[in-house]
Amino acid sequence: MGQPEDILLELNKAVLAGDEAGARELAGRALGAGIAPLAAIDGGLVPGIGEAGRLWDEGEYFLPELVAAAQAMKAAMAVLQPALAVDGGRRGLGRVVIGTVEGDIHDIGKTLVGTLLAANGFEVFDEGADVPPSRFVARARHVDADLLCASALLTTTMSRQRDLVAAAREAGLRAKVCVGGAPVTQAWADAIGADGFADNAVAAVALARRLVGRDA
Ligand code: B12
Repeated sequence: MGQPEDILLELNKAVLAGDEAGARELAGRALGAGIAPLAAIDGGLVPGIGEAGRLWDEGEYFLPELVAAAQAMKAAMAVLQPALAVDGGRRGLGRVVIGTVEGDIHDIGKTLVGTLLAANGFEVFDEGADVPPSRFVARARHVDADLLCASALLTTTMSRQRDLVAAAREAGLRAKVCVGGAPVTQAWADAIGADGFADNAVAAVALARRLVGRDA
């Protein structure tokens, strides 16, 4: 095994199997084989965690298997993320406060978006997961943020994005509010008055650049 496509397939399988050590080792091997970190994430890790979610949905996986898959994905991400950031350099595009909304502990996608934003010249303040609107607002005010980015993975926590938009407006923040996460759509973003939506991390960077007036 050494072909890029084999490594991606093995990465996919390691995440699905919840094999943390294997996923970490394969992530290193992917970089060694010259696979771009984003290609390893999109081509190996994301399909693996997506399949784990599907199996959970169908009752074939239970929570422990899903947790193990998420841990394997995070272990591999920890190897890949520093390589993503290598291209960074510039830091002048704007300040971004990012977090997962209150009541929601999913942080893999949010972290990926934050990492790519940082790698592309934004200064990123990652508040973690389960972040109440008041904390987003306080942090944005403190750092004079250009953008507030809120992730939600549960249909039950999406409404906190609406609360965040309202809280940001009420506080008179100049920061624009972006929303994302698996159940979030452009229609939802429009309905809650958010300034932007993107359905993946690469698109999130393009969105952020547009919102700060720095289109490529
Ligand atoms: C991994 C996972 C977990 C892990 C999370 C680990 C972690 N630290 O994040 C664990 C096992 C802990 C977990 C727990 C739960 N989970 Co879960 N989980 C998932 C799973 C399989 C993958 C999520 C993921 O990481 N995807 C990979 C990342 C890269 O993708 P992403 O998050 O979508 O992010 C991308 C884009 O959306 C976008 N993006 C994301 N955020 C943002 C923000 C902005 C501003 C922008 C612009 C873009 C953007 O860019 C990202 C990168 O490309 C999903 C299924 C799925 N297919 O989504 C279920 C899923 C989200 N979980 C689900 C559920 C129900 C739960 C639990 C309630 C289960 C339970 N009974 O306890 C708990 C939640 C507890 C809580 N209060 O939060 C359901 C939600 C159903 C619903 N409609 O609400 C899903 C959809 C599974 C399913 N098919 O039913 N989960």
